[in-house]
Amino acid sequence: MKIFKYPDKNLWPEILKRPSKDFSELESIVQEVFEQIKNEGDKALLNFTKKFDGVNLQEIEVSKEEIENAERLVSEQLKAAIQLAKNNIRKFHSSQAIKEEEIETIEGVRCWRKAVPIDKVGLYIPGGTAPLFSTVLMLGIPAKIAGCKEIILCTPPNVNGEIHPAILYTASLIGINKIYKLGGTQAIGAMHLGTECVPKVYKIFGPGNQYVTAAKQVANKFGTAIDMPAGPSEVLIVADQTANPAYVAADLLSQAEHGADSQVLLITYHEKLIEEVEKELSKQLEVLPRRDIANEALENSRTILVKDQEEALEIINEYAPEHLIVSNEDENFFVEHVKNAGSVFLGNYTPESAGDYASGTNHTLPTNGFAKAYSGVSLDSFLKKITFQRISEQGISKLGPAIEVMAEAEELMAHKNAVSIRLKDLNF
Ligand code: HSO
Ligand code: ZN
Repeated sequence: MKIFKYPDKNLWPEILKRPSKDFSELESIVQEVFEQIKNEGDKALLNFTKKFDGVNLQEIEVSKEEIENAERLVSEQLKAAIQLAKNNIRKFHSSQAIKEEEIETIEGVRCWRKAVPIDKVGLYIPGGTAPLFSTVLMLGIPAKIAGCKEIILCTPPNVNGEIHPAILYTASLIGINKIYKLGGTQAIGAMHLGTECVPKVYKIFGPGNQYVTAAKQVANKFGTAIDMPAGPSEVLIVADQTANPAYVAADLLSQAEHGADSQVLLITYHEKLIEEVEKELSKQLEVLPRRDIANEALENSRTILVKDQEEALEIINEYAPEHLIVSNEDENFFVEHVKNAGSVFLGNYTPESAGDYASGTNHTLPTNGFAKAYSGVSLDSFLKKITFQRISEQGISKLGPAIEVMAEAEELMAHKNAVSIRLKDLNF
């Protein structure tokens, strides 16, 4: 990790830069894939899967037998862990269903809002080196609680045309049975456009590599909603003398092992901690199976020594980390003042891994500084809110004159008339 000691504020933007990528050159590749899917449907999907995943599929949809088989391949120990995570995630996300009050804005004018599930949603689960079945829980559970009617899932097959059993098991456990062996651009294209076998959805969720991200952006441009713009994973740890250097290093590495483009940051005002964490990092790295990935990520990563917690807070709010870990004596200072972060982990016994898997919060969070304006995935991400209003005769007689004046001022006389015609009937 690069170390910066008391850097001048005007250097912050440079120090806090993310290893950013430009997706614009991928856009034309994505457009071409989408075009072929539009023209040839499933045939194009099979061709792309052969080309990009190196497998000749007979069927795109996962069969019942494959799902049943998966159940046998997952250990009882893992099943119990998934069940515990599922319960916690369900509990936390169910609590987000809040019924809003009906409001009488003025006498006779009643307004209310109703949450309605998005009918058709598509979940993307990356395959590759880490089969993220935990993401199935994070997306599938809120989709189910919301009441989405059609929930489909796409995930890439391996070279034998199979899907990781833990992904199939988890999907089936939460009641998702429409699973397609599709990865990357063709998966997003299929859910965005619809084919003979894959239904078109209204909103696409889930993380992925640069092709998935570019494809989601193109799908979004042409009318399919997406959860959020995605980027590489990040964690920022703010720590003082009360932090345990071994825990800090472990948390930094847990995020660094996601990908070579992940970024981890340590902010402290306790200079001694820097050396202690560095030592722990090299010690723990040695035994990590993904040490090459983590090592590369550490090259993009920074340790910043600041004067005090106020300065640390300023950096946090400027960087807007996806995950913020607070190992600081005065925890409340950050709880009260943090403005920009996806998810916050407090105290020495709250590793980010808890939120990644099992505590109950969602791990699909805004990266790349988007925490300044976006929230992570929650129950709300699977709902739309429709507003309703009912106005009585008395209500329109009170509200009408103001509407007439405003409509006239905007020179929209038909708007004015829609009120006047009623007021006349009511003798106003
Ligand atoms: N930390 C990731 C989520 C994840 N971690 C899934 C392990 N599995 C989100 O940034
Ligand atoms: Zn993680």
